[in-house]
Amino acid sequence: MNVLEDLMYRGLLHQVTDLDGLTERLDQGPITLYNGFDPTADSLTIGNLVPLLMLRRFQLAGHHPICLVGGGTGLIGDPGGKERERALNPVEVVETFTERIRTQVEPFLDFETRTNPARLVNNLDWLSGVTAIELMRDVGKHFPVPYMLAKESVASRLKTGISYTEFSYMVLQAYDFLELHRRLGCQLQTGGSDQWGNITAGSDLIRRADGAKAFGLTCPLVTSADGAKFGKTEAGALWLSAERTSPYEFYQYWINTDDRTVGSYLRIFTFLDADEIRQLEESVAADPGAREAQRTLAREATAVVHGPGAASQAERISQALFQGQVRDLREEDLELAFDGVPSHDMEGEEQGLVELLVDAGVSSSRRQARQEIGAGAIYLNGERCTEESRRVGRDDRLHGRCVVIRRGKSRYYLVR
Ligand code: 545
Repeated sequence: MNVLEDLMYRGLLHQVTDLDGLTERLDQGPITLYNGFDPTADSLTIGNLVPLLMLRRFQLAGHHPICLVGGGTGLIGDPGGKERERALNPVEVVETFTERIRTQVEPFLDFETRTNPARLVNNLDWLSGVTAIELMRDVGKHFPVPYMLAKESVASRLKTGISYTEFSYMVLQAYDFLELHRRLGCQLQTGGSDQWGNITAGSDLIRRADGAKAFGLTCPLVTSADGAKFGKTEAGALWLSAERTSPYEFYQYWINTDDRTVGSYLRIFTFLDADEIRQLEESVAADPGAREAQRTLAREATAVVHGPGAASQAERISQALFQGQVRDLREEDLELAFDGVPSHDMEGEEQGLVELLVDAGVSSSRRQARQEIGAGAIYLNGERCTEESRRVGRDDRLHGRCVVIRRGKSRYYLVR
């Protein structure tokens, strides 16, 4: 399978400027391609992971990827997908975000390989040197206003309002493509489907200004089968940074994937091949309860973003919590497993269970605590506790640190 066939198989091709032309070009040998990321936050989310992995897929197929961080365009703001004008971020904030995004994307690509090393560029390096006269005289002449008005990102904002700043954004992104074409022979730009207008503005500019051919390719925005917004949890977006979304939370997100979507996510977010994915899809049909496909997806996706070590730690924790075997958790897994779980500092060295359940906020009253103990709904370190008179003390702490209380199936509380 060549890279385009692979992308097609994975459902990653949304639009291509000239599919036959690109296929022919790729048959001739490695191409240089780029994908841009604007520093609008200090971390990427899983939505941005799709095009980032796309760069890696091209690199693995022998092509030359360029990852562009928009230190310049991040100062302007892409109107695409936004219903109204964005507030401009202060210059220092954009600088900080640029550095963060830069270090975040680096591990996804190989900068060492001799044959086709990746490159990381910042468009501020050339955009900051262009004068207003040059931009309006040399670049602007290639942009008919009706052409700009017809772009979805602009057309959709004509009623709600758009400033000249955001209106001109496409000119900068198009200029980037021209610049990378001239400097590094870049012939292909990729992005999510929301980037189609900006990408074609670039390939059109390359044709008009230099009479040269360049291609554009977009991938679809990922959706989920159960109607939930893809990549969103109760806590908000799913970030790639471990500080914002822990590897365990990240893993948990994928483990909960619907049976109907798990096959497509395996294609989009892992590097498993068609045979492996087909086997996993068969396992969903044959034995859905085993959730083998979901577990593989969670492990692979977590490993891609956080590394194999973090992925197996997340897997271990998830396994222990699922089976209620919290005693099996290693000391280093404890904190992570119960990150965000309500925690309570015990008064004194020892306490009666009923009292402790109330103090720790597990039960709302002593009466309710007794009732729950009687019903067998209370677990101490994974073991059901039906003894009202039970006392909880030092010896109950796992690794000498904390007692894990569970109420019902999955409500956890921590007592330190
Ligand atoms: C800038 C200059 C270029 C080429 C591209 C750009 C960026 C582009 C854009 N892209 C989006 C983005 O989101 C913020 C990242 C979080 C910090 O705005 N104009 O930068 C997203 N992109 C990835 C995908 C996207 C897109 O980074 O293309 O479609 C999301 O999946 O929205 O010369």
